[in-house]
Amino acid sequence: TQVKYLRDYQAPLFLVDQTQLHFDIRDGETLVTATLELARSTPGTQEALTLDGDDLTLLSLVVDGQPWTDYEVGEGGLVVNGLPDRCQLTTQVRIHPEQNTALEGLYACGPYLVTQCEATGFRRITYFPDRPDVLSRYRVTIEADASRYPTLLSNGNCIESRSLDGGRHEAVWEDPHPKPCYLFALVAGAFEQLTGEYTTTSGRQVSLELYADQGQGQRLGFALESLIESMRWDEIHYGREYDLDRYLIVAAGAFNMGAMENKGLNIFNTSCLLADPDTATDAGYRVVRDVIAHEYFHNWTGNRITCRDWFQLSLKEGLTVFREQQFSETVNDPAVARVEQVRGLRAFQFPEDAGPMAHPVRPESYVEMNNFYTATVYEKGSEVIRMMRTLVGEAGFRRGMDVYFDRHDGQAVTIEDFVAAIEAGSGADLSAFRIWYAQAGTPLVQVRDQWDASTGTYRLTLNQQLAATRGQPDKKPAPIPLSVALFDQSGGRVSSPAQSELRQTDDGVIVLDRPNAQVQWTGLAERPVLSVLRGFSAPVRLHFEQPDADLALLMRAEDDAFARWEAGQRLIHAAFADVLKGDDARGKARLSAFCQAVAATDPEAPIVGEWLDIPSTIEFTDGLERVDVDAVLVADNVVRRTVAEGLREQLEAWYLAAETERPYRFDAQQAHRRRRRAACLQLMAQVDADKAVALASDLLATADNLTDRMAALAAVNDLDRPERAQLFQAFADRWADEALAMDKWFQLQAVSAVQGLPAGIAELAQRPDYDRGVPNRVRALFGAFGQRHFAGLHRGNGEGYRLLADEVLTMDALNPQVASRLVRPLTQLTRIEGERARLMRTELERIAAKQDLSADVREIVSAAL
Ligand code: HT7
Ligand code: ZN
Repeated sequence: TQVKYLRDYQAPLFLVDQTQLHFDIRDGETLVTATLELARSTPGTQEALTLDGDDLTLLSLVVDGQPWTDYEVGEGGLVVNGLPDRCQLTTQVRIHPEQNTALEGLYACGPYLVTQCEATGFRRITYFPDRPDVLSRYRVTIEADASRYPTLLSNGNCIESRSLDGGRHEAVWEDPHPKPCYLFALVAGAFEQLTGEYTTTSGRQVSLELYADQGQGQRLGFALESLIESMRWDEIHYGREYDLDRYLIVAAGAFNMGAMENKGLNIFNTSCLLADPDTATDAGYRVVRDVIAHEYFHNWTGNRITCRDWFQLSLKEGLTVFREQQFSETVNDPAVARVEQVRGLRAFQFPEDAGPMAHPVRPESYVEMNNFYTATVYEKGSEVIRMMRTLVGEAGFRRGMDVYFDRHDGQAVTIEDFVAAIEAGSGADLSAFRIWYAQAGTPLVQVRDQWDASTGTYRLTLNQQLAATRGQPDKKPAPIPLSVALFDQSGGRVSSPAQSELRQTDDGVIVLDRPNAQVQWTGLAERPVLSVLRGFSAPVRLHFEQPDADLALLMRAEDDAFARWEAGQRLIHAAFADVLKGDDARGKARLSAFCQAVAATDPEAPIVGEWLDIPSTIEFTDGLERVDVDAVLVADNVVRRTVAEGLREQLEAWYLAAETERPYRFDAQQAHRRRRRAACLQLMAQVDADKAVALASDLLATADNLTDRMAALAAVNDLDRPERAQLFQAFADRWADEALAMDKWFQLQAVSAVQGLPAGIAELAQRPDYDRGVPNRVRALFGAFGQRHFAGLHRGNGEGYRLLADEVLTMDALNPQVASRLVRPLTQLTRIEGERARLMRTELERIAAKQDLSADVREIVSAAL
């Protein structure tokens, strides 16, 4: 296995001005002819041309019309010697999309052919310099059977299509924008289509075309609306317009990730594109809207301006997630949006940053690039940009973005170029800030406070620390923006200014840029209540011992909705920690403060649904240095039951009052109500199982949407009663033919205390509808089991680890990208106490011992061992 290092970057020796591709799609094989217009970047030099290639059979090689013999085909590529400074090189290769189970390159997805080229899938299609800094103009001809593949799509504009002999036809596509090969796409198949229109501010008429399986066309409407909303949003907020006459999106049932931003031809996982009330939950609708926006925003942040090399992935991904989050904050309730972002970060990125695969937002090395499409590169990358915006101010940030677009349009650039553009536009100095891109790990911010009644002085002592990570033993302090506010004892804002040696921005943000510092307020009439890390102003862990009453006051009085929610979380987490160390009484007192504050809130407020959704076991374990699984499970249970007891009186009333109007609509008000209903039912199952079962049965029978049906199943999911099996069976009988609805069903079963144990999971994997060719199904069962079923995975006898490892091994031979994501829960072994850690290691060693294990899985497993 070969490790690639950022420090080894070298500019390409050859550029490709033009690329012509000809696809001859046949039964069982495809012939790809590629003609590259090559130019040496330094004329007069002699180096050989190296083209990447993987799993290709070379049929011919021609240079300027003459057969060329001075070349070698080796592991991973084609080396061509003796080429002139400029020439036209043509290769023909044979590939077998129907046998491609890795779903990278050109592959069969049911009856269609589709491509996935990012990061390095293009080399499975043809010989090419498969790196993002080689930009080329593409002209693509696709030839195929006309009845089997009536629709032939690629990037850009269709400039010609015609019938050929023998029932075949062809289409010619030309993309006027130079692009890296990872943005190339091709689709061939028979689809149902939904079209729309969009006119840009400057008057370009854009045809919007969405394609899905036959019979699925009516599920494309929400995606089309979302696309139009996103296009308008980018014009209003960033002044960015679309730049082609057509925008195509195709739904693929077998897809390794969520979606792909190929220029002018996005390809989406069906789960991120199709939405109707029976197959998408409210959360699913939100995913569709967010992913549509994300892929659309890539047109400027990713496509027009792309990455110089894959170490710069966060240049496009962190920035595009940030833009997607801003969009989501304008179209959803902003408070709920921010709470969800932070929950996601804590559930996935924080553990990653604390585990063996911890890496900086800009990694310094990798073996398999696919392993670095991570929560760190995406979500922490977005947080880093958010902090930059906080530091330079909103207007400065926007000017910086304008500089970025002006300076770098049409280029492949680095994160350094991005930061320099923000500096140029805002006038700020971000030299110290850059460390956020280079250091792995989650900083810990400790706050201690002191009240001096005699002088009316409130003083904070702040401290930051960052633990060593692999390859980074010594860490430096980073500038951490801390948004703070003081409240008086009746909940009003205290307006006196903070005094500190630290820099402060205009909007009450203190920048902690050193290991230790002090902040104080003077002349106060009474002890204030501090709120810190408002809006989650930095991706850090916070340690601050605060009285229960203060947190309860913030739950009531904070006007920053995130901080308000967070005050409740801090009570619950502190209670969990108390119970974990045996102090149940203290924990219960905190939970009682929490319940009282929740009960005193208007149940129609969206935050109530968020509070009632008690942290998962995995969220509870975040930040624990050592995890004693059995103790964690006991404490988790105590917290859940205590909250349910404490709110017993409210639960049923709130459940009944949250009934939504019919028919189902995906809108904020209905969605909040359904969320509250689901949470109430879930808690009710803890303390009054009979009532919960009765309500759930009724809900399942009468609901007109998947969100409520899932709420019903989730409520009975952990109850070992015959009704549980009956309700799950009833759902499966009705929705057996709906893959997306059944994925949700598999997901719930995977986390069930009854069915989601190793024997039950193995039974589900035997079902005829468990299909390893469809990553959604594998993720629904084993992804959910590994990532979200803490008690199931960590069975004391190790059978959960064994089951997961078996599936990793099976999937590795078929689809290494999926396998290398499934294996990750096993790598958290260093935090797990006792015999379990040894059992986890045994499974990792068994995986590592597999002959021809993929580089994808090997990289992850080796980091853990
Ligand atoms: N840029 C894309 C990342 C990606 C991907 C997508 C689908 C299948 C395989 C993939 N490998 C990398 C998705 C995005 O961030 O928008
Ligand atoms: Zn992206």
